[in-house]
Amino acid sequence: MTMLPIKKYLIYFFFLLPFFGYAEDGSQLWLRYKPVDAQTQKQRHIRLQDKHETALLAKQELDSYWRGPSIEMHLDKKAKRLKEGYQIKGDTSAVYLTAAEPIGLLYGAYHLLRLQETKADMRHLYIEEIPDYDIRILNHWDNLDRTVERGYAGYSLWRWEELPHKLSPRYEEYARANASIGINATVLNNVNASPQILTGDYIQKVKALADIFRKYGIRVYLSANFSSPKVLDGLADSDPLRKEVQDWWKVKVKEIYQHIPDFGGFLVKANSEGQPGPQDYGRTHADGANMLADALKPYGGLVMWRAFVYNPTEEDRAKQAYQEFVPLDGEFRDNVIIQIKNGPVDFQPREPFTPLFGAMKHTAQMIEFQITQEYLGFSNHLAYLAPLFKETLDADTYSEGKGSTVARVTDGSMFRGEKTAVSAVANIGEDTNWTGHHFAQANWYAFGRLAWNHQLSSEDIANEWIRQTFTNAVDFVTPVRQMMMDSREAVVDYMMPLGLHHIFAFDHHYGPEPWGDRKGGRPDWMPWYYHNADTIGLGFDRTATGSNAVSQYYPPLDSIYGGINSCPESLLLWFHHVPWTHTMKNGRTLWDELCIHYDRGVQQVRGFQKTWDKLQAHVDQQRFLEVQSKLKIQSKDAVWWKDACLLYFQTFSKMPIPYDLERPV
Ligand code: GCW
Repeated sequence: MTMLPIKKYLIYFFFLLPFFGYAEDGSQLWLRYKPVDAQTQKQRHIRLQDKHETALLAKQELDSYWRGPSIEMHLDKKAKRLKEGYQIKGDTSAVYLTAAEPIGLLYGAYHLLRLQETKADMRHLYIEEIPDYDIRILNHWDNLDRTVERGYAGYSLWRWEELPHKLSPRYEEYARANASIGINATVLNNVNASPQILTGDYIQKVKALADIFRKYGIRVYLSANFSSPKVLDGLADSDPLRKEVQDWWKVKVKEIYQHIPDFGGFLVKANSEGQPGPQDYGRTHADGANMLADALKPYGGLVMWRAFVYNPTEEDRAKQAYQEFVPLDGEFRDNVIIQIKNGPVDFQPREPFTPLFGAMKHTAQMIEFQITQEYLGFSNHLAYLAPLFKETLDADTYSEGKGSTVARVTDGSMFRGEKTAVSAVANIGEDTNWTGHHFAQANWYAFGRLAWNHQLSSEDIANEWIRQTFTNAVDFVTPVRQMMMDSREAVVDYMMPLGLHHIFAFDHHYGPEPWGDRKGGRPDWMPWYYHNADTIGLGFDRTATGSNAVSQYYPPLDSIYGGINSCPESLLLWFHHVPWTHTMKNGRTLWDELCIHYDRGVQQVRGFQKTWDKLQAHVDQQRFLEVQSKLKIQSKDAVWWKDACLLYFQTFSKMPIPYDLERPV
């Protein structure tokens, strides 16, 4: 039979496509399953009795993409211990997927597809997965005008002006991506919250999103502005102990639940960086949180109350959250969770864990990570954050003796609250590739995977992500995984090694400004406040001779951090003001060591460029070039950081840059 010419050309076209470097924009994230053909669909069966929309979705995903043996899906309400998890048993002839909840079937379906896409050995499957945290939640810092605070991937995904009537297809894609990694909740709006979000009009818009997300097991939460009663309805004030204010919240919460029956609750930033809160009326954080908790309680809603509080006082900023919150331990309702940033200052490239973790033994606590790279080069720098997240999760607080890791303090294994949760500030925006940098997708992915199972290793998560997002070719996977694993430490090295922190240019937090003005503005927003460079040395004295922040850590950490020789060198300048000539563990002076770290960071990024350049054959043209250009920016920025910081600090140290390092230009 002769082929029609047009068909022939089509075949050539598809055959040659990879060599032309076809458009590949990153919009598919790690979800690149190829539809199975009709033949395969006939040969194997995906069986399911249940008719729940989420269970049907699980079946549909497997029907469309599963290439393995037939699957029997089973909902077993008695298997409660699985929570939202699942059990998979199987071999080459059949697979059995069991869950207690419909969402467990969906998570199980994505697990199977992940195994398939990463070419895992599936000859004998016996898997049981139960999530470590009940609530795995993204925080969007999205404003209602669609700008995103600290967002570097374009405008907000939420097209408020079109909602609820027009629904972007990306809402569902977003929900699917989250479900595929186990994320089950989202806060739609910025913690610097506009009261508007609680108006009737916006509740309709929020409902439209909640209706799409529900099928994917995702509950919607909102950031609430504490002054809402006053601003929206003209109440005299928003004092949490006044009945009229309490009633206002009860009515508002009822209205929300009428439209969104599975509404999750409120996230609140109160009395922090100018936001209103209970202290405006002489009340405590507990008074404020409890008022909201009481309004939400009848519907099963939660309050996530942030501990990110500090004021420009004489007190060390790093100590203030602990000082404000520890005295309130035990005073919060059981549907309040205190949301604590991983570090005591603010999402720096490296910080010790916040000492509040484990210090409030009668109050539920959750971690807030930051996926968006406010302090790690925006979406210009490649920085794989799983190692940063793990560093906090694995840190031992010693709150109940050895082994009291931040993960265990928050996941319910040590202290039991009504619900356990873990959160992170999203890096998602309207950009075609969702996150600005192709590799920033890995940070969204890694957060979801760790929220599900905090024992996973950063390497394994990177491995999964690379194989699903790019290719299974080992020649690609191995060097890219290494680059990812090295990337966060490289950022620390070229920006703020050895425990330096917050020496960013004022407010935008992209480039260096260690010389930041000492007199004008809030002292606690000035880099000098943090690095304290002088002719003697560098660093923040947080020992007993300084702010004594070390005393907020349980023994033996207080003395480990407090001793200049016992403190881990990666945190040395966080806890100590160290003489330039101090001898480091390897025998070098502090000054030389500082120079070497800055230089090493630069060299590492150059190494990433070389690694990436060699991988062109494995990557589509578009993503290859886009990552290549971002690495160019990162490489220049690394030199900028190194030169700026070393030349500035040298005006104090008056010591030469070691001769074998690259000179500032
Ligand atoms: O670090 C600061 C950010 C602010 C942010 C604040 C917070 C949402 O620079 O942009 O405001 O943290 O976490 O509340």
